[in-house]
Amino acid sequence: MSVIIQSQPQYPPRPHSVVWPPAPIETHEQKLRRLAQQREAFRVSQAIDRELAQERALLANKAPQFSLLLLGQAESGKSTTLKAFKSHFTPKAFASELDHWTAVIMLNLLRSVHMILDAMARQDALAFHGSEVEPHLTVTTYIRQLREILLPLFTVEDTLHLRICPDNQPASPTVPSDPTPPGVWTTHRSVSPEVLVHSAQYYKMGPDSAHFQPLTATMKQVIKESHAAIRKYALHMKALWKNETVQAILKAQKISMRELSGFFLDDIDRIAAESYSPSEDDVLKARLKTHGAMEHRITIETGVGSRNKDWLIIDVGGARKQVSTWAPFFQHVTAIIFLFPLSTFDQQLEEDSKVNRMEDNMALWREICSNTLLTKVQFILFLNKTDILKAKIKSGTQVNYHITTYKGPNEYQEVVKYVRSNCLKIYKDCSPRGRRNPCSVHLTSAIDRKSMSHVLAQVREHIMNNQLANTKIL
Ligand SMILES: Nc1nc2c(ncn2[C@@H]2O[C@H](COP(=O)(O)OP(=O)(O)OP(=O)(O)O)[C@@H](O)[C@H]2O)c(=O)[nH]1
Ligand SMILES: [Mg+2]
Repeated sequence: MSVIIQSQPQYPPRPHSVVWPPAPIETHEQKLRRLAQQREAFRVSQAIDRELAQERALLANKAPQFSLLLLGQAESGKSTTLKAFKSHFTPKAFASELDHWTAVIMLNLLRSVHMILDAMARQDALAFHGSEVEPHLTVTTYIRQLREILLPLFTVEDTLHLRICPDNQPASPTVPSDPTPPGVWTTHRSVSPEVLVHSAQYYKMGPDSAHFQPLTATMKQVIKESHAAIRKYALHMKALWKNETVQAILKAQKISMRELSGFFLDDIDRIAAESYSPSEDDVLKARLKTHGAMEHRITIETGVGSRNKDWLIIDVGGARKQVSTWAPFFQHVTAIIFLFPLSTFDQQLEEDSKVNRMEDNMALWREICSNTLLTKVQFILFLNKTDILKAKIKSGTQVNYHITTYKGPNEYQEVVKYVRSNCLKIYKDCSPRGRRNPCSVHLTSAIDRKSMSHVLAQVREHIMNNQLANTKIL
């Protein structure tokens, strides 16, 4: 079983100094009162100290032997690695968590439909504003009809969005800069923002949480109604996705839906089926952005003796402005897994469109490598999203067009070699003095359970052996 604990334990405020200076002129009664107050404050302070010591001892007894911090850019695959970890080491707990992801998967699907409709609206606006649009890239009447039919799904999307993360507002209406011209349709608002999950918020719904709450009746009802809507519109969603003109327009706008997070458009039939409940693979693919830090206590279920079963895994949000929330964990972790997504070479940061995402990854890696708080921590590097890198290279995307320092051939193995050697060079050059642990590197596709099982078993062995070796040296 795994349990989530609060990031920062909250203790009652402590009295400050227990010694008050005497008032300048003090009567005998005042002096007695002051001394009595001092004794009482001292007693309270000691009681709190004892309580804290007991709590610390209790936590130390229960403290997991190993703690693992997952780091990396937004969408690098940290939460997916956590899920893969659970799927491999705590399969029973993970299996009972699957149904809680139904709403997220449905929301991911509806968001993709919304994105396609937005792309069609942009294309239509191009034509209206006088740009020359080739006939095979012109939005057809059939696509417009599909859009009219699918409109009610926006409401379903909003409802799911607000239910999964009540702090998130639904996408605000887009106010067109000029009145929408007759005959040109818009989706009336921009595509919905990503769904955020705040620390211990969504997971409170999961059975692995200390605050486990089964799905509420309201949530069950929302899921039921959303599923009914998805069933009702499944054929139309499929028709939109499979439409040749839609595909051509998406390609012209350089939108590759299959490479986006939370892609379920190829699974509409399966998701719309009456008996649908998410598979483990669906859950690994589901996208829910993390905000803040979440600590997961995991008790490994199978395949090992009674020792070394308790692990603490910390998953953090990877958006740039969240990087400052990582530091409090640095001093207490056994190892970090840094997720480096190989697929980002042709992407820009969401927060700053001038910055290439792969270069930002390198900068982040450099920062982490040179952090002196992490001198004794074991470093594990996952070069992740290998499947997307392969697909991009296969489709002809030129790596050296985006990463100008790369001079090798446009081949998967060569690109991996380049990134790997750069990362290891940074590790070597930037490590603080006194770092002895080498950095181990794994090529991963975090959504591929089979290959991840193999990698995670190796990682676990590696961490335990290293920890043992470090203890002996000490
Ligand atoms: N194809 C593919 N998709 C992946 C891989 N790793 C993760 N994903 C998907 O990428 C999306 C983002 O992954 P997350 O694990 O949510 O990323 P994160 O690092 O936790 O992101 P933040 O919470 O925003 O910091 C999810 O939809 C995953 O299913 C991979 O190796 N290959
Ligand atoms: Mg995450």
